[in-house]
Amino acid sequence: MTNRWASATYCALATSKRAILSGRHKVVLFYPPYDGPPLGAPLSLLCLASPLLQAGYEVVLVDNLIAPNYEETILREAEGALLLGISVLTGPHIGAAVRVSKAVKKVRPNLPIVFGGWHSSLATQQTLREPYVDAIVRGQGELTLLELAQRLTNGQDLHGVRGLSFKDADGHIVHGPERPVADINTLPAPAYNLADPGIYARASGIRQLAYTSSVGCPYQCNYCTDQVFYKRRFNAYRVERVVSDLAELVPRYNIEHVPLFDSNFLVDRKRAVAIAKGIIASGIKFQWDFQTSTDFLALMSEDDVRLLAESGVHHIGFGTESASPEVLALMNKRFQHVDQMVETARKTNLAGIHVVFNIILGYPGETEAQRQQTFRVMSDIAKEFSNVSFSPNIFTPYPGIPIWPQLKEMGVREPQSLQEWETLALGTNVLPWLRGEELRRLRRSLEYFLLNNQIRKVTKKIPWAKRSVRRVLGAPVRWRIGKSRYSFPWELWVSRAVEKVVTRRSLLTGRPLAGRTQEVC
Ligand code: B12
Ligand code: SF4
Repeated sequence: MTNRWASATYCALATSKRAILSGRHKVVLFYPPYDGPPLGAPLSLLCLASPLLQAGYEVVLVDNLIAPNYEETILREAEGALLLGISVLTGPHIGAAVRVSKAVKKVRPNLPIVFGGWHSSLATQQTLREPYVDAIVRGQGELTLLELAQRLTNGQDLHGVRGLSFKDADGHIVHGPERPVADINTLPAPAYNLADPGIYARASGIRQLAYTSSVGCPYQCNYCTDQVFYKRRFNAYRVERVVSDLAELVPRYNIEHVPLFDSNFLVDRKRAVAIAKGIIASGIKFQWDFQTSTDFLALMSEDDVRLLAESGVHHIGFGTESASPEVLALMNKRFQHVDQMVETARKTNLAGIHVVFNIILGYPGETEAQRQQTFRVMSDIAKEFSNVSFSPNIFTPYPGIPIWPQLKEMGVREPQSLQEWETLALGTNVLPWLRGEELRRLRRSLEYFLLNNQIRKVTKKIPWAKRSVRRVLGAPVRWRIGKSRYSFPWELWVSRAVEKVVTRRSLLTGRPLAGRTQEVC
């Protein structure tokens, strides 16, 4: 089998002096299309671009959101580039990443193609087996990509680059040593100047700027890979840095909304409150939101939660996942309890913050009774606190999650190629314990659960509809949830005929998910 990376490496080695003389310093970075809400310019690429720009490289960002003809653009920009870097999450990203890589390899076989991001970091060996992938940057990418670019520019050997996996001259896969997670305070600020928020606003309808104030979460949930990437260390910018960044960036780009991409923002509650106070003191007005766990928010005082709201927090996403203590234990989420979910709903409701509770259905070991318990408890919470919405998902096993060994024992087949992971995240059912009638019942009970909450929300806003709609639709729906009876679902037919009332929401922003994403759970 021919090895293109090997030849590309040799090519880069052999021509490095010429490359420098002819100014071959361009790095092309591509963010493929995904299913989900637009969240401004891809922060991963802005972070990667910064050290490269500081070192004198030219960086070209190609983001599908604002460049629908991305393949054409990449083929054009590949001319004279040093490397093409592609960011890959499990799911739809993969399809476009593969298509573009193959097209580029056809016309520029010597251009190194480097994958990075969560999917390729967690399934490195399998991804690198593909002939069109030459190297993978594992984990945090800023320093590794810079070192790779510099070595290519200087025609140096790639052995020993920390965090890099690549194919050597003989086509063997080589994994460089691990690169310790860098303190994010030591990394340069993302290159926001590379992405015009105005252009993104035209594509998404809102002037947004994604920001990460911390990485890493101390917990070890069995279905989550944060621990693999960030080693359970909460690694955060100092308060002053967050406040001064936002106070500078928001007015500069006229930003309306800042989604924080932190894994678990409230790990350090004192810091979070100080950030909120700093934003208020700065006088800068914008909306911001974040994800966290209920155990942290439940511990905050009502006044501190109000401070968050006053500083612009209008939405918070929570990985509540289940209301069954047994299922939470299976997930290694013993740190979270139902009373904290209730307390979180209460305090955020008082403060006027909208919250989305994520729910995982069909987790290995979950019984139908435990699932119904989750629906009942969550419905009760939503009944009392109207600021609560839900984002339910059928459990999807992503690469590298700690529970994989047990899943294999339970008969789950791990995808055997990069392409096979493309459809997995779309909820394609792969769970042997959730097939046929069981899966149909789950989907139906989920629809009823969402419908019940939707009826409550809609009728709250329209007083005249309150009594009649609740009596005709609401009472039978609640009865079904209480009794777990889902045959002859006439209420669903009625609701579908009237309008799309069954709404799932984005955990990140709280906004309803797009139609296609709605179908997937
Ligand atoms: C924002 C986000 C999204 C956004 C991303 C879009 C956008 N405009 O940014 C959207 C909504 C698309 C999304 C979707 C999904 N997401 Co998401 N998401 C995140 C989140 C919260 C932040 C990611 C981020 O931007 N971080 C900040 C940047 C700076 O970090 P980064 O992206 O990791 O990039 C660094 C490295 O990964 C690396 N790197 C990244 N790309 C590249 C490329 C190259 C060439 C190189 C060299 C390096 C490199 O270097 C970067 C700088 O250090 C993370 C959780 C987290 N805390 O990171 C989850 C996370 C990445 N998502 C996750 C999941 C499960 C999903 C979904 C599968 C969920 C679903 N059920 O649909 C989908 C998959 C995509 C789809 N359905 O199309 C998982 C990981 C999944 C996986 N195996 O890929 C995470 C880790 C959450 C978790 N803890 O489980 N997500
Ligand atoms: S609390 Fe959230 S980020 Fe932390 S390990 Fe659990 S799922 Fe992952």
